[in-house]
Formats: sequence, C-alpha cells, structure tokens
Amino acid sequence: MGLYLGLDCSTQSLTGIVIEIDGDTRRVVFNRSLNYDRDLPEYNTIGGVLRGDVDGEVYAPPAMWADALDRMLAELAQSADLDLDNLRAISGAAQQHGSVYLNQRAPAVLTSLDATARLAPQLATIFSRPRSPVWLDASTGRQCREIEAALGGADRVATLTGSPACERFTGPQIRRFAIEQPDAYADTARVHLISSYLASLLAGRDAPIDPGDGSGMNLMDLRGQQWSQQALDATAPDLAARLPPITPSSQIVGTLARYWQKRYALPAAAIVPWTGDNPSSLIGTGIIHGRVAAVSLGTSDTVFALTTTPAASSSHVFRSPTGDFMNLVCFRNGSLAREWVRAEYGLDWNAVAALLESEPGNDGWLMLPWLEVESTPRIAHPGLRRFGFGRDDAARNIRGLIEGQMMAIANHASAVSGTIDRVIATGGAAVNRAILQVMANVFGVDVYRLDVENSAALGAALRAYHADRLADGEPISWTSVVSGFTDPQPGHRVSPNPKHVAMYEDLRRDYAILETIHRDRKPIC
Ligand code: XUL
Repeated sequence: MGLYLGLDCSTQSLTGIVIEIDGDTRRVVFNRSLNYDRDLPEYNTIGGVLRGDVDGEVYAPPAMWADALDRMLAELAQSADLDLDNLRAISGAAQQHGSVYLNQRAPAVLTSLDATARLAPQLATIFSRPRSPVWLDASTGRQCREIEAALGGADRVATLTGSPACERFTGPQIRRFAIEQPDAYADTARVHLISSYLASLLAGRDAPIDPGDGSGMNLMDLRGQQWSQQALDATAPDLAARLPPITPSSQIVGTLARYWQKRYALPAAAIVPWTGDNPSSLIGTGIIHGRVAAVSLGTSDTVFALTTTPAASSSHVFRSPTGDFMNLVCFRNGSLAREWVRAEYGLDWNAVAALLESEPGNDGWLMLPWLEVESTPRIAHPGLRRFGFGRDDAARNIRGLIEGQMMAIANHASAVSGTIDRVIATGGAAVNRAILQVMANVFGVDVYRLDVENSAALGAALRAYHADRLADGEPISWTSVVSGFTDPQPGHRVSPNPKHVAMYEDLRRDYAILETIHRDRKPIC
C-alpha cells in the first residue's frame, strides 16, 4: 500500500490531496485547502495577490507560499486516520509563469533549517526580490517586444519556445527585473518558478524545472526540452547560470528534507519535480488521449488538450507530463469576473444558477466579458462591453458574462483540438451544474465533472505515483495511473439540450464577430 501527496499552489489557495493505492483500491484519503486571504491574512493579499504601483504589476510574497506549505504539512501530520509511514512520494503543481528570486545564501539556509521553528521566518534572508511576479502581471509589454525583436519576431519565438513573448511569461519578467533593478539581479543566484521553488523547499536543496512548466517561460527550446541559449541571450545577461536545470518530470529529484521529517514525523518520501497547474491538470483530468478537451474554470479559465504534434493555431504549446505536447488557450477573466458579477448584483450562486437556467441565450443579448485586461483575445483596455442591455439589468448582466465566457472558450477551443467529442470540466466553478449546462449547450457535446474538483493537485499525486513506480523498475502506463480517479461518471454528465445547441451556434458566430470588431490589436497575450 502506498500514499502519494499532491499539492497545488494556485493563485488563491494551496490544496493538498493524498491518494491511497493498494492493489485495485484507489481512493482520495486527504483533501484540504488553505486560502491565502482567509487563512494567512498577515500577507494582506486580495485574491492571493498584491498590486504594484506600476500599471499592470501583480505579485505575491514568496514567503507566503512557504508558510502555506508549512501549515499544509502540519494539517497532514495531524490527520489521525492516515498512516503516513506509507507516504512514498510527493509532487506538486503551481500557478504557471510566476518566478522566485533567490540569493547565494539560499542553499546554506535550506540545508540548515531548524525543525522546531516555522519555515517562513527562516527564509527571510534568501530572497533577492521580495516580490514574486505572478501570471496576472501585465507590466512587461515592452520587454516582450524587445525579446521578439532580438529573436526575429513573434512567430519565431512561438516556434522556438511554444508561445509568442507574453507579458506574464517568466522570460519577459526576468528581463524587466534585470533592466530596472540591476543590483538586485546581480544579487540573484537562482531564478526559480513557483513550482521548482516549492519543490526545493521540500527537498531542502535546489530542485530542477520540469519541461511542462519550463514551456511557460519563453526560454526553453520546446522540442529539445533544454534552455535555448538564443532565448536566454535575448532576455538577460548571464541567465544560464541563474536557472536550474530542466529534468524529465518523472525523475525523482531527492527525498523529503530532514526539516520536514523531524518537524512532522514524516518519512523520507521521494520528491518528484513539480510542474505547472495546467500540465498537472492534464493528468488530473485524465486527458491522456486526443479528442477530449479539458476546461478549467479557476482564477484563470483555460482550455487544453493533449497532442502528439504542437499546433500552430494554439496560442500556447507546453510539454505535457506524458512526454507529448499540450495545446492551451488561457483566459484571464475567469472566476474573478464571475465572482464580481455575482457580488455586483447581490446574488448567491443558487440565484445565479436560477438566472442561467431561466433564459438560455439571454434573449440574444451578448456581452464581451473583459472586466480586466484579457489575454484571449488580446485586450489591453478592459471594460465590459454590453450589447442591447444596460448596467442595471442583473439577469442580463449575469447571463451575458457567463454565457460570453463559455462562448469565448468554445470558439477558441478549436485552436487546441480539431474535433472535441467530450469536455472534462474542472476547477472551482465546475461544481456549478448550471454553468456546466451552459458549457454543454455552447460546445454541443457532453460535459463531465470529475469527483475530485482540484485536478492540478490530483494530477500531482498521480505523477508522484507514476514516478515512484518508474523508480521501482515497474514502469506503468498513464492509462493505469489515472484509472479509478479520473473515469467520467455517468452521474456527473451534463448533456447538451439540442434546442439550445442550435441557438448557441448562431450566438457563437455573433460573439466571434463582436470579438473581432472590439479586440485590441495591441500585442499583449
Ligand atoms: C496559463 C496561465 C494560468 C496560470 C494560473 O498560461 O497563465 O492558467 O497557470 O492558473
């Protein structure tokens, strides 16, 4: 019998899931979340982030994620019903693109942590940049253009690294830091992704970056799965020496550090490289075959699918933990926009659901739901665009925003997968059946919700299991890895209503026309 821990450090919370695998018995035995705003109020975040003085700057304190990790392992250690001696491996996922900057003191601090004291205060001296830019940051437009110019244009950057230069991606973020704060950059010995930073804290030493999260940096050669010297040169001086190596995502990188073993009486479990939340969700939704797309309704909404060859049409191509590729489109206006419209009209989620169900199609009225700067399509000048109704009409605003989001996702999904036979819905909003009904009607296919809501954390636990089997000389197929955890359950199926599918086909065309007219050509992505 083995226990496997998967963690997900997302924008707003840290989730931990433990799975137990004992022969054919497979079950989730621990599932907890800590919300940064609520459970770690001393960091003063709103929605897990802080806003900077410069337009578009969004960041988080890296010590907060360390603190959350410490508290999560404390909760795990206190779960009386788990025999943690059986904990064999740990992996994780983190919001993509965010970066953590460490100085040369970090390695010594990580190897000499005092197990009787909290983790975060002990890390106080290791950051060369106390603010970690996160994926919501949109302050690096200038650096994107400079990188594209140095590498021969946006298409060339996309072919090389999987994406055009994007404001939230790590390379442009590093460039801005190196140019605007050269002394702090000179003091930086290591630039980690949030994923590799947290893996380093668990292993007590510098952990590598996996190719899945490495693809979100504009720095990795997508095909070779190694740093591209050309991209590094176009980004910042002496960057190669500051980046951790890239290793396959199933290669064990160490064991749980003594700090954690002593502090929480945990065994020397294997540490498996962490990856990005989207590549991890690919495993946690069981998307290991084509023709199935996943839609993740989280702080960001994403739609993604597995592919053996990268699609030129997709805005992003990442490496997948299976060794293949994944096409992905990301929408910045996800749950924060949904939450905003709900609160703006003073409703609870049941009332929102009732409004969605009462008049599918919003009587033909549409909204472009760009509450904030949007990445798909590129919208630098945010603001809701309402067509045919005003601000005061709660029902039309609610339906306009949520139906608009679903139509945008469905329209752009053609870039990630040619034919879609089925959609797997994940993320916090996937528990709302009325939203999934809109999704099914808009896509015109069955939508399934999985038993485990946090597919990124589940994917991390499953990746830990996969790597553990491999290390034991018992390679196991991905189909066997996910079996029993991600099988679509008939009871969780939401089927489209044919009458509404036809209506949404027309509305989707209208929506696409409006999007083209109103889209902003300023190249942020
Ligand atoms: C993907 C993206 C977001 C983050 C946060 O490119 O920026 O989905 O991973 O979830």
